[in-house]
Amino acid sequence: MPTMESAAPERSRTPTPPEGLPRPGRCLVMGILNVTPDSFSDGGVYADTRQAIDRGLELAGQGADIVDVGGESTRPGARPVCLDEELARTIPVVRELARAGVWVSVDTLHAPVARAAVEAGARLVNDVSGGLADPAMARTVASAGVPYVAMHWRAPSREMDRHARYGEVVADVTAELGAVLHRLAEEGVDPARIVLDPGLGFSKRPEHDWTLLAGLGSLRKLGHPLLVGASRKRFIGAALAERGAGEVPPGERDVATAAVSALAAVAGAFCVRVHDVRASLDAVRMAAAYVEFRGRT
Ligand code: PMM
Repeated sequence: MPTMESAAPERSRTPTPPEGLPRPGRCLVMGILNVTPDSFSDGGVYADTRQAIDRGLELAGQGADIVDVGGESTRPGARPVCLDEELARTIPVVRELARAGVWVSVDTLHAPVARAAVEAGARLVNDVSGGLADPAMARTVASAGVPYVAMHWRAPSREMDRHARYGEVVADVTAELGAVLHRLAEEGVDPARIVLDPGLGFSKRPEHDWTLLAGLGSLRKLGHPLLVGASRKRFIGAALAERGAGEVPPGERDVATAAVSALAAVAGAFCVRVHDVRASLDAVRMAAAYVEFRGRT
C-alpha cells in the first residue's frame, strides 16, 4: 500500500522545492549540526569532528532530509570566529557526511566557507545574512549553482537585538527580503534556486516571531519556497513560560518546536530547520496529511 508520503506529491500544497533538493512530497526537515563551542542550545556538544560526524549520521538516520553544518554561532551577542577556524570545524564534517550519502547544507556567512563546503559535497548554502555579510557570497553561490537559503537579517549577532524595531513586521521583512532578491538577481543567482527565510529570532522580539509565523502566507507571495528556523528559540521558551515563571530552557522546547513545525508546514513552509528531527518529521507528516484531506473537503 502506498504511504501518505509516496502518494502525496502531485496533490501536495507544499511549494515546489528548488532544483537539487529532495522532494518527499511534504515539508522537508533539516537537522541542525552546530560544530561550535557556543551555540545557544547545543554549543559544545558536537564541537569535536568525530562527534559531529556521528551526530550528522544520527540525524540522517532519524530521517533528516538535509543536515545543516555550521561552524560559527549566530546566537545574540556571539563573537565571530576566524575563517580558518570555521573551515576547520565544518569542511571535514561536510566531506564525511556527503561521502556517506547525506544531503548536506553549510550554514555560513562567508563565501570562502560556502565555496569549500560545496567542493566538499554540500548541496545547499544556508546564509543567515542573505548575502549582506559577505559581498562575495552571491557570486559564489551563483557560480556554484547550488540552492541558496537567504534569511532576513539586519545586523551581526553581537548587535542584532538593537535592530528589532519594525513598523509592521511582516510588511517590513517582506520588503527587505524583496530587496535581497533584487540584489541576488543582479549578481546572477538563479531565482529558481533561492529559498527565503523570515529569520525568526534574528533582530526579532517574540511578538515579531509570532507575527511572522502567522504571516507566512504573505511572505509566500514573494514567490519562493520558505524555510522556517524556529527550533528551541526564545519565542518558544517565552510562550511556554507559566505565568510569572521564567522562560523554559532550550533543551525543553522540542515538543513545542514540533508543534511549530506543523504550523509552519500547514502554512506552506517548504522546510523546517530543527534540532530534534524525529519529532518534527512526525509533525510535518501530520501537516501533510491534514493539508491533503483539507484539500478534499
Ligand atoms: N537560525 C540559526 C542558525 N541558522 N539558518 C536559517 N536558515 N534559519 C534560522 O532561523 C537559523 C539558521 C540559529 O539557531 P541555532 O543556533 O540553533 O542553529
